[in-house]
Amino acid sequence: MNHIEKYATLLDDAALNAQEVEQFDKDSTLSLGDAYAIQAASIKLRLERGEHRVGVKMGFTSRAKMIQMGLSDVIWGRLTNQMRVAEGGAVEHSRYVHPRVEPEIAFLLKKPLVGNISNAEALAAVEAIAPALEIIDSRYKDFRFTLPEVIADNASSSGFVIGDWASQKIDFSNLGMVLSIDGEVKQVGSTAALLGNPVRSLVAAARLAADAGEPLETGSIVMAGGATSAEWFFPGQYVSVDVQKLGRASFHVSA
Ligand code: OOG
Ligand code: MG
Repeated sequence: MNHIEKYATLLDDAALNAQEVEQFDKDSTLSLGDAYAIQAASIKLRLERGEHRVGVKMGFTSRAKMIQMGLSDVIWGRLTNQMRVAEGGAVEHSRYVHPRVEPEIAFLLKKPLVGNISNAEALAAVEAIAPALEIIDSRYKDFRFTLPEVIADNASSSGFVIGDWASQKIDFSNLGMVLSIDGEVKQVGSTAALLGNPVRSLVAAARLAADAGEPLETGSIVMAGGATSAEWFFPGQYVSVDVQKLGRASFHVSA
């Protein structure tokens, strides 16, 4: 087994068993290419178990997230059907190591988006937009990692909830977002926090996915990234995001 497969298996096992692992590249010696190769190999293990790809997630697209995690490069990860939680559904806390939640918006594509595209081309490919929550769960001890490590760990992806799809005709460039836990406001932000306009997150997703040889297809979901810092959540809680004009995405937390 080479080191790509070794780390892919380590991280996949950690996710499957909700078991944290030690950081293995504290000095950032892995190239970003190798880090993405580990991510791809770990996703392959999921696909071999019958999961299928449904889209991509973007990470570190807001300053709040960059500051919270101390990293400033935009990253991406792969989403599978198994990670999706039904709107208003239950999230089992014990299935994760130390999960956090972020307020996001999601895009649904009606056309493929490949390579270097303009904002206008990206917009023209959007079928619908929705309020969304991302559940991130770093597999690393203490939720601490270097850039290659978080990339290898599929950008901490572990779950996502998408509210009702809304018309792509709504101007989503600057919509207020409120993340609440048990009705208490925890984070307030705007979609404008995402690279100045979330459409740029979609443009970046199209480029990065195509560079990896896995261009965004019709029907793909793209999670644009957390607009604020992430929040911890715990069993018994109700987590929601309200996005101006788009509505709500939410989940309940069970043990
Ligand atoms: C990495 C994932 C970042 C986002 O929306 O910025 C991310 C992490 O913070 O664990 O999902
Ligand atoms: Mg996120």
